[in-house]
Order: sequence, then structure tokens, then C-alpha cells
Amino acid sequence: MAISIDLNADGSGNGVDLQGLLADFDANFSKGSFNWGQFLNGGFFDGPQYYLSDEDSSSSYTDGFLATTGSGDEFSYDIGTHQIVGNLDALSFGETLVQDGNGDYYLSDSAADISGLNLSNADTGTVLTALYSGDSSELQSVFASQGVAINGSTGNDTIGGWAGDDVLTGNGGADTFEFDTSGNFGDDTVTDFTDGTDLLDIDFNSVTVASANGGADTLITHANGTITLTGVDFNDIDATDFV
Ligand SMILES: [Ca+2]
Ligand SMILES: [Ca+2]
Ligand SMILES: [Ca+2]
Repeated sequence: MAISIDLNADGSGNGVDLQGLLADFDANFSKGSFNWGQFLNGGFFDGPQYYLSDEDSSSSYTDGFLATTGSGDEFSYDIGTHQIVGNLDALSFGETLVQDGNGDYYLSDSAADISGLNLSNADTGTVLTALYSGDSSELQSVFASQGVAINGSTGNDTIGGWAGDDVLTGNGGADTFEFDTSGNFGDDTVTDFTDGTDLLDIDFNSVTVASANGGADTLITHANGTITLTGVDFNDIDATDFV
């Protein structure tokens, strides 16, 4: 697994609901009529980074997205297919574009930073074309096919993975780990579940809780997947740990 998603608490210490953020993007992102986005540190039709802003400030979602290529690569606009191609490696969701000391751009208020995508030209075109029209489903398909590592903020996050084997880390705060049991959700791991503070969002009556790895970990088994709680004594896990 190479894809990492880092959640960034805003200044208030609020956490991030990753699935909620993407659902809000899908429902409310609009680039407006005459906004084609901008390539950064390149030409009019190419560059190592690409930013597209939201131009519909009346809706709940106001963030744009910043796409970044893998090292040494550049995006370019393919006039034939009307797609942006290149090696999409990183994506951030936020609206305040700033430059670091090397001149590379980042979003200082980004809610989520995704890295390690390493997509081919064709997949880059598919994912960015969908995002351009306010649709994160192609990006989420990449997540589902590979599994992701999601790293929470210091705030109270809601962290849910996809169909692959995901590694979820809350990083402090009172975090809720959610599992989509409408289909297979894979064999997921929660690396820092804190008994009495964090919660699991899955039906307690649909799972079994057992000791694993010689008592070091807890294994929660559902018909559509498993959850390993690393370093948690299974005796500590009961109905009160579930939403
Ligand atoms: Ca957290
Ligand atoms: Ca999963
Ligand atoms: Ca407990």
C-alpha cells in the first residue's frame, strides 16, 4: 500500500470527516462557467501542478483541489481528449494556495492531503476529469482497489476506509472509525484505538470480538470484513465501544 491520506485539523482543533468531505465535494463543488483552473510553475497548458477553485461560494463546499505530479513529471492538457494527463501523485483539498521555499505550491488550509497515488496517464485523466466536474467517485475507486493508510488529525475525526485493506490511525482526539458493511470492506487495521475514547461505527450485533496474535490484538469479524485493533485487549471491547 502506497497511498496515504493525511487529515489536517483546522485552527479550531475540529477534526475531519473524510467520507463526509468527499460527499460534500460531490454534492457542492462547482468550478463555475469560465474557470478552467490553472497550471502552476509551467505554461498555459502544462505544469507540475494544477489547481481548480470552487466558484460557488453560496454552497457548503468552498474548497478547491490542488493536483501534483510525481517528481520530475508535468501535467499537460491533451487537446484531443480534453483530458489532463501526466503522473498524478498527490491531491489536496483546500482553498488557500501558497508557495513553499522551493516555489512549490500547497494549500495552507487543506482538510486532507493525499499522497502516493502514482497514477498512469489514463488513470490521471479519468480521475481529474471526474474531479473537474465535481465527482470524486473515480478517485474513490482507486482507493478501493489499492487500500489506503488514513492518518487522522489531533482533533476528533471520522475515519472510514474503502473496500481494500486499509490502515486507520486516529492520532489523538476522540475518533470514530467507520466501516461500510454494504459491501466487502476488506481486512482493516486500526493502529491506535483508545478504549473509552474512540468508537467503532459498525453494528455490534453483527460482529464477533476475539483475541488475536497471542492476546496482543483484538480481531473483530463481520461477514463482509475484519477489523484488527492493534495493541488492544479484547476484554476491553464491548457494546459501549460501538456507535
Ligand atoms: Ca484524531
Ligand atoms: Ca477497508
Ligand atoms: Ca471498552
